[in-house]
Amino acid sequence: MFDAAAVKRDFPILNQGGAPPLTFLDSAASSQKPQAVIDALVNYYTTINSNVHRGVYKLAVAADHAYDGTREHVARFINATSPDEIVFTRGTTEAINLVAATWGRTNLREGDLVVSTVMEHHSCFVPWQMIALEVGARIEAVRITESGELDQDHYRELLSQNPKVVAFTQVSNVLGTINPVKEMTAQAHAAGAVVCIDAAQSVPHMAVDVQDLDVDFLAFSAHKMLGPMGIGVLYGKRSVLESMPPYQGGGSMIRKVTLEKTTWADIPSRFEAGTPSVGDVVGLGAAIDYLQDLGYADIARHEHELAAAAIIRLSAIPGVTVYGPPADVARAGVVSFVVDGVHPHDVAALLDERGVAVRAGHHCAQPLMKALGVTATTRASFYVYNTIDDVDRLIEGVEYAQRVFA
Ligand code: C6P
Repeated sequence: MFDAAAVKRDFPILNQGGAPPLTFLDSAASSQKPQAVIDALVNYYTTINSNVHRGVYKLAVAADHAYDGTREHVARFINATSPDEIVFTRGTTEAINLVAATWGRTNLREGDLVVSTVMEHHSCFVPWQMIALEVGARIEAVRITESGELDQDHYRELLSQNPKVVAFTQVSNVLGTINPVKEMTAQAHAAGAVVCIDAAQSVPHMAVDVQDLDVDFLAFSAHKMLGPMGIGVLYGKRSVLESMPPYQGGGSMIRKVTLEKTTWADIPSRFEAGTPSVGDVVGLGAAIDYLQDLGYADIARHEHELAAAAIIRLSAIPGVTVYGPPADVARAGVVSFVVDGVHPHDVAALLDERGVAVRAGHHCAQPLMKALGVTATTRASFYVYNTIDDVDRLIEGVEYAQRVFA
């Protein structure tokens, strides 16, 4: 049995007391941090802080070990073939911008096709749109079905036009849809495309194996998986990363600099210009340990139980529309809904009066909002520290919002 109440005790921010107590249902935006991650950060700064890959003194060597050791840990975590395939970035957004700016600018030409989807977070669409506009490439978005899944017929139709790259999310941050990455990647490769996956909403909640998925790139952020803000990961297949020019120029990414010319360091240093956020990398390592101790199978089962309860109970309230796949299919713990006659921001504000923290708005997915025919939704997202009581508080809060606007 997954004991979410015990898990919650590990998160100081959720145990501050106060009235009403905090019901945190916005982990898809950013998760809370367990004491183990906070301790890892404090320990780093109190015992080994120094710059990496520069010093020969003991502190610097300890920081090197912590930084490069976490790179190995991340590689094992997502089953990369080598730590060299792990690039530390500021987050998912920077990772995808890196791919679009380097791989994209090198490989995309006028008239080429980029395939994305209408359910993307702007982070997995705008960087590709920017580079497409710059080089004169086309960008097409796979449509979604009534139940919030990707329209696979439309996907196959777009693949038949031989795109150069296919970029899409593993899990929708609005609908909770889990896309069939492995199958879609195999089809994209058969069509000759490189595949870039936005895993910001999947890695925190499910086991991800990059070799099994066979993706070329995969990006995620530490702050959505119990780790610190400002740090994330770009996985890239060795051969693809090696073919790419640097993203930014500066310290650490060079082999040799003369006044005439600069040559590049090997991967992954080539993509890590400047002083990295070493303490945050250490914190990411602690977050991975914490999630692995809980176990992904149990995490996924627990989140699905909460999301299913929320979907069923919200759908039963007259005037409430829930978006995304139904409760009984494999889906993530993200539940978006609209309450007739109450703006999503008002729903969120009234929930907040009762201590329930949710997100409202377009969720950085404006093309998806357009496809759904709404301008905004209210979104509750569940994670390891949420309990069924939190679902009760959400439902009571939505009913309260309806009474206020009756
Ligand atoms: N979504 C949400 O409330 P960053 O900001 O780089 O850590 O992650 C961006 C990002 C990329 N892809 C997906 C699928 C995401 O959900 C997010 C972040 C948050 O939904 C904040 S906008």
